[in-house]
Amino acid sequence: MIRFLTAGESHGQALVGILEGMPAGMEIDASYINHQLKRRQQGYGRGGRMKIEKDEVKILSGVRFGTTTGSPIALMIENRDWKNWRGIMAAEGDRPDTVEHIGVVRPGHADYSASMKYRYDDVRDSIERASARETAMRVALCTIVRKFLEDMGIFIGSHVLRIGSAQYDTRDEIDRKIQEWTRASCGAYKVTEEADKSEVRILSEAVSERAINAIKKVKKEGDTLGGVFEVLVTGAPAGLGSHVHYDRKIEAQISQAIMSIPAVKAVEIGDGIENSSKPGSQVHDEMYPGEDGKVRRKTNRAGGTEGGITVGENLIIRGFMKPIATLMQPLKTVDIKSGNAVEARRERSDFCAVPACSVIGEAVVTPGLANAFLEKFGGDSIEEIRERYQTKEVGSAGSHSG
Ligand code: EPS
Repeated sequence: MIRFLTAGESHGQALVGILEGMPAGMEIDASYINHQLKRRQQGYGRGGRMKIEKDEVKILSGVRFGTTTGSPIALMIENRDWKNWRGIMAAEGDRPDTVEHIGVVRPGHADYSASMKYRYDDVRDSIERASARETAMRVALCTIVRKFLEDMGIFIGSHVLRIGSAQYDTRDEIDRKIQEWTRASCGAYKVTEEADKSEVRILSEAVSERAINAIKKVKKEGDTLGGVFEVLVTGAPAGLGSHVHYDRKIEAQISQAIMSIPAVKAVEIGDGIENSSKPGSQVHDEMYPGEDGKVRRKTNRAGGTEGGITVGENLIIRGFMKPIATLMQPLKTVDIKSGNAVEARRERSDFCAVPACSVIGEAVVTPGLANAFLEKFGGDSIEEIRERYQTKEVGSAGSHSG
C-alpha cells in the first residue's frame, strides 16, 4: 500500500519526502512532477515568497532510467530562500543572541496552539512547520501517485468555485460545461486545463475578474480571502473503497486528505451540504437499466460514491478554505512571552491561496484513491496490475445485469 512522509521547514534547507509502495515499472521523471509544482505556485494573490522560489524536485532514489523500481522513492526540493535564513534556521550550533524569541501569535495560525502544546519558547518553531510550504513536497510525492492513476485511466482535475463572495450567479451554465467535458474518462484534465487559463482557476472570465478585484481590494486593506475549490475525478471504476469498515470508506479517505491541507475547514462530497436540507426524493440518484446491461443514473448528487464505495460516476469533492491567517492589518492578540495585549505579527504571506489550494487538492486525494485501487486490483508491477485490472474490472460493481 502507498504511504508517505514529508519533512522540512518553510525556511529550512530543503523539503524532503519518501513515498513507499509504488509499483515497479512506471515511467516518471522530474519534469512531470515539476509541472505540478509550478501549477501549485501560481494564482493571483500569492505573496513575495513565490517570486523567490522556483520549486523543482530532485529524485534521489526509487527511480532508475525514468522507471520506478518498486523501492521507496525519495524526493528533495531545495528552498531557495534558505540562503537568507541560514542564521535563523541553522540545524546545528549555538543559538546566536541576535535571533529573536518570537512570542506574538497570529489568531488563526498554529502559532499559539503549537507553541502551547510543544512548549516552544520561540513561536518560529511552529511557524516553520505549520507553513503551507509543506504542501510543495506533498504535491511532489502525490504527483507520482497521480501518474499511476493516470496510467490506469483515472484522471484528476480541479477548478475554483468561489473566492470570498465572488462566485457564479447561477451554476447551471458552468455545470453543463463541466458535465460535457467530464463525459470522457479524461475529462477532469480538460477541466483543469481550462481552469489553468485563469489566474484564479475560475472557469468564467467575468467571475475571474470579480474574484481578482476582490483580492485586489483585500490586499489594499491588508486583509485576506478564502474560498471554495472543486476537485473532480473521472475514469474511476466502480468498487473503490468499502462499506464494511469506517476507515475503508472512500469518502473518509478523501475528506481526511482534503482537510489536511492547511486552512481547509470543511469538505463536501457531491451536493452533500445542499442535500442535507432536501427531502430524500430530491437527493438520491435514481437508477435505470442501461442498454449495455449496466445500471445507469441521470444525476450524480452523491458525488460518485454510495456506502463508502465508488459507483463508477465522476467523483465530486469540494474543499472550503478559510482566509490566510497572516494579515497586514493585524488582529489583536497576546504576546505569550510577556502576556501583554499586542497586535499580531506581520509575516510575509499570501493574500489569497485558493487557486493553489485547488491544485493541492488534486494531489492529496491520490493516495486514498490509489490505495483503494491497489487493494482491489493490486500487484507489484504496473504490468501485473494492468492485467488484473483488465480482467477484473468487467466483473466489478456497476455491471449488474439483473
Ligand atoms: C508557501 C510558502 C510560505 C507562504 C505560504 C505558502 O512562504 P513564507 O513562509 O516564506 O511566507 O507564502 O504559507 C502561508 C500562507 C502560511 O500561512 O504558512 C508555499 O510555498 O506555498
